[in-house]
Amino acid sequence: MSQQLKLKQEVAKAALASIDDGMILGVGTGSTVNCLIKLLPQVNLKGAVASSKVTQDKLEALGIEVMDLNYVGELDLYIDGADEVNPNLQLIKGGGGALTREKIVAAASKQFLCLVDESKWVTQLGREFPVPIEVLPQARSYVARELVKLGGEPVYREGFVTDYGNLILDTYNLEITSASEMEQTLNNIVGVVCNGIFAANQADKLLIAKSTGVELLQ
Ligand code: ABF
Repeated sequence: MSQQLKLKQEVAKAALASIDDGMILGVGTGSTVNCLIKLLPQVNLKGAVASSKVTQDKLEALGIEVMDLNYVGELDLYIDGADEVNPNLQLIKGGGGALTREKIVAAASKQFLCLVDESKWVTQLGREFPVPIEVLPQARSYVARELVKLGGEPVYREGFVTDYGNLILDTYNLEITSASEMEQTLNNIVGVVCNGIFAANQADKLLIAKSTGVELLQ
């Protein structure tokens, strides 16, 4: 087993303590959350709201009822991974392409618990990992030009369509000195559906797995 997978399993196990019996749990997308999903039969959930079709399929395969967010009201807890996290617990998400559904479920939850391994910790977002930006298909080229004006280097995620039928531009080289400001700037580009900077919907709590153990930050 790789060291990174071991860390993902350790942080997933630590997250179980945050889940109460009878909860309707918001469940994210990605390899770390997949480690958590495998453990969910150990808790007595009332149901779950999935952040992607992939997660929905995994939950249903375990016999966990997947509910429509429109009919469950505010969730107590959303658990998800991230591609990068900074000391303010602001995130880059969307490497798996589910950023819009993830941001919706995070926004509809009282608390967002993020699970990462130590490789995701950065001092400034966006220097290594590109910002995934979901765009309407007919606006792809226009949005790409606007991103270049911001200093970005957009790369079309070939062959990928989101759960909403949109496209993704993975955008490198954005100078994210203020995650909140950049998130809003990107949101204001006509044709952008959502972007992978989670500043308005940053994590409330972070479990980070290190070689020395799992730490809780908040
Ligand atoms: C998900 O977590 C996505 O937003 C992101 O791409 C993914 C990365 O985490 P992992 O390393 O667990 O796959 O929520």
